[in-house]
Amino acid sequence: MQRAIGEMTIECIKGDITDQGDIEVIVNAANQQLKGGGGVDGAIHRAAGPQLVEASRALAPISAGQGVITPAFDLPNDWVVHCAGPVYSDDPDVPPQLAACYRTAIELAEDKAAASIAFPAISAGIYGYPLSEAATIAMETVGEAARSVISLRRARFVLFSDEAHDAFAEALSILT
Ligand code: AR6
Repeated sequence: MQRAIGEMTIECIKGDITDQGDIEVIVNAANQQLKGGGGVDGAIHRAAGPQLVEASRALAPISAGQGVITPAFDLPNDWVVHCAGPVYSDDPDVPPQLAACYRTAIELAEDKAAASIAFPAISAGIYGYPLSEAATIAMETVGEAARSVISLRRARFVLFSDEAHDAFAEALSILT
């Protein structure tokens, strides 16, 4: 599933974010201490090697919604943006924090003049965000940013399950 929006192609695939060799910047769903963890964070750290935890911890802590960028070390990409997604709750700050992760990742990728970025479903695993709500916020934020990007031309959502893929593809299909 893909759509051209503004200057960008936005696409959804089912797959593993550590296996996106044609993408310059990948985004990690990290924690505020940037110390590694489970889920996609664990997979990214395993694939990048031990230098990644040293590089990211040097930039910690960050708040929910913030992000930092490091080299990608042994990954087949140039950069990793580490975003701390919010833990899901009914706190009204939570949706803007999730949106801020996607906006920050795009800004950091553009600072490196990158043409391509890949996102996982931030906060939709261990942090408990319901998939359809997480997908709507992700797509609306990236879709809005697509209209004013400078270097980025491709944003790929890499979803780990059929359920996540279907939720993100649905949100992409109804983006206006
Ligand atoms: N590629 C793409 N997506 C993946 C992969 C992968 N290799 N592995 C898992 N996912 P989660 P969060 C999906 O829990 O909810 C960590 O411990 C997964 O199925 O990784 O933001 C951090 O250190 C789900 O759809 O991130 C934090 O403490 C999505 O990625 C905490 O978890 C996000 O799930 C962050 O929790």
